[in-house]
Amino acid sequence: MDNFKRTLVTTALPYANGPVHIGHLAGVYVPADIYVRYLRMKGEDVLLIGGSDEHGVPITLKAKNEGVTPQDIVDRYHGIIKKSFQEFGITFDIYSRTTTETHYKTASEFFKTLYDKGEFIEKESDQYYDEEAKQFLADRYITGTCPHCGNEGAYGDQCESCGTSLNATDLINPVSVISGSVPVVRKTKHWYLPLDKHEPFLKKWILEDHKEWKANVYGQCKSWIDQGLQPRAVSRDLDWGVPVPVDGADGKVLYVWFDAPIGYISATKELTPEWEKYWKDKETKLLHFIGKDNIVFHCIVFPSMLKAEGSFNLPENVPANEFLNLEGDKISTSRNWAVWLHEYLEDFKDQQDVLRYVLAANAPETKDNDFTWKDFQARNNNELVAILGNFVNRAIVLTHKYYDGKTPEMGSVVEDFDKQSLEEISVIVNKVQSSLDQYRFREAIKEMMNLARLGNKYLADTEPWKLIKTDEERVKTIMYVSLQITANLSVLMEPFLPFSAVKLQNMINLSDVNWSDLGKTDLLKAGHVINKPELLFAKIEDETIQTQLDKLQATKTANEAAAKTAAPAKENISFDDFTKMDIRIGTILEAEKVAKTKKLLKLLIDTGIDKRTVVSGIAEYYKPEDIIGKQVSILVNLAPRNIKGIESQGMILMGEDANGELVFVQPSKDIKAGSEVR
Ligand code: B3M
Ligand code: ZN
Repeated sequence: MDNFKRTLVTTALPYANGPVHIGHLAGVYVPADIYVRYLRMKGEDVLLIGGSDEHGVPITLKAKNEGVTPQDIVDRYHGIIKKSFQEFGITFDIYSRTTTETHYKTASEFFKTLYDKGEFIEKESDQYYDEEAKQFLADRYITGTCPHCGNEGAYGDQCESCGTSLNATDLINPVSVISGSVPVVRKTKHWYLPLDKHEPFLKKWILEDHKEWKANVYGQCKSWIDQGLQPRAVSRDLDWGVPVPVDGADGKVLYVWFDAPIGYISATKELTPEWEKYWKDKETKLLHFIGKDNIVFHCIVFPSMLKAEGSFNLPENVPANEFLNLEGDKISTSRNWAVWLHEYLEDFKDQQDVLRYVLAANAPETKDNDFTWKDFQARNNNELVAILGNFVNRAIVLTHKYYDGKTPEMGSVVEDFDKQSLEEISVIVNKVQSSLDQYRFREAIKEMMNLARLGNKYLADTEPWKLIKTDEERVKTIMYVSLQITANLSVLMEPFLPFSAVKLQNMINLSDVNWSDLGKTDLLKAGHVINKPELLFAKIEDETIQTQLDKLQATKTANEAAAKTAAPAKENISFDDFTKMDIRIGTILEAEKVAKTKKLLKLLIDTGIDKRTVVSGIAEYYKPEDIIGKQVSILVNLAPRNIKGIESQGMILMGEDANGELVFVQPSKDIKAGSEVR
């Protein structure tokens, strides 16, 4: 074991620009809560820190779209998120937010400390500026054409069509999202954290000293470090965030990923005047629970910040999870492809533990995993109901039937099987404990369930309902053993299924139990009164699951319909602009496929003015032999372009629907080649 005296557990701060869903719960909050509940039951000193991440460009964009302030947005979602976590029994010692005064002060001072120590480099860079809106444009505030794939809706930081990450200045035809105007390039100053300077330290600290980290975490860190680290800007030109606390930094705020992890510190400060003990005392173990997309910030950037500051602990472990998908598709807030926690709570009243169970049993610990409603139903019906619920219920019902609800004493007939079953309790408890100590929550919950399996099988094998007529002494033993398993189970399940654990403890009249009681085979003494049984878990019917599947199907249909609606209208142009285009009716004389391409046809067109070659991307929609002699519209004064080594002189006009299907724009009856279109 290690030498730590206390543990500080942080959980990723979700962005307050939408509610939280099952992916959040599975990846971060359920594992963290299980772990923290376990430590608390062991009597350890532990804090669970959480909060909402309320800065960043997506929040400002959402506010702009809705015509409200960023503060309105974060107020709305912080409330929803906090309530969801509370209702799922995530036992935060504090759930704060990054817009508190304490946070502004803490983040600001942290920056100032590094600044004064000379830990930043100042650099001027080219940045787009919107002259109409009079502000610098964050990458997400610029759209344009992707230089790699030609997608016209690429963002300044990334093209979502081909996945390439971009610099805003790479975009062709950039446009400001704010005013629609063409941005200009201006110089702007920012502060950078020189990660390259911390590289030797990170190499040793992670790659040599923390080989025990999860393979997915260690691997990502290694690949970042191997690629060579670059200085990272820690400020932005934006009016939403913590202002950069130095002279000459008007209109600049701390980059959201600089202030957000400091939010863990601010929240701890808000919680307790002893916060420094949790952050700086070497006997405190710091753990970050996060999802895989946050690994670099928690393993490389934040530790570099902490190291540069000098007085803080570094994380001892970062048990990051991979992603949870939903019915085979990536969970997506913008596509509404998610099971939202607040909606689950409406549809499955008082069934928080079912979701906690399914998400922990199926947690994306080592690879991405899929949540399906069928699996949810199966795990509830075949595991929680048929094994755990069934065992506990039988043990309690039989105790009432045979012994008037009082724990019997061990009978005078005791078989080896009875003894072995009692001994097995400790074995299972040790396995759960060892899995939890290694952040293996799937394994831990499976082992916990094995205790219920043990009990269930024990009753099925010993069949006390048959023996009661012939061997009363053995039945006493069987019921005594069953009740001890039940009592242990009620304690062991507490970190995982806290609501049901309390219910079960009430049923068997057990209170003030903790981790050190586990393994005891006399938790319920002879004569101990057992209350009436209640249902712990209820069967989930096919209709209930179908309702959820229908809901998802409706989302899918809506998304497809939305994708098929017309593209938004373009800006008005003058009549003069229009008349600049010389569009004619032409006739296709020849057509052939362009070699080694899928989409292109080479056409010879009679334009009425001349005969010319045009390359057109229509091969997927028209066969060359079918279009000879057809009349089409052609833009004849488009500057010639070289396409695949062929000079294309003009452009055939096509109608294109939202799915990209192309059709010719043709006259409704034949008309002379060279006729003008206007
Ligand atoms: N808000 C990203 C996320 O929600 C970010 C985490 C901050 S943790 C300090 O995935
Ligand atoms: Zn692209």
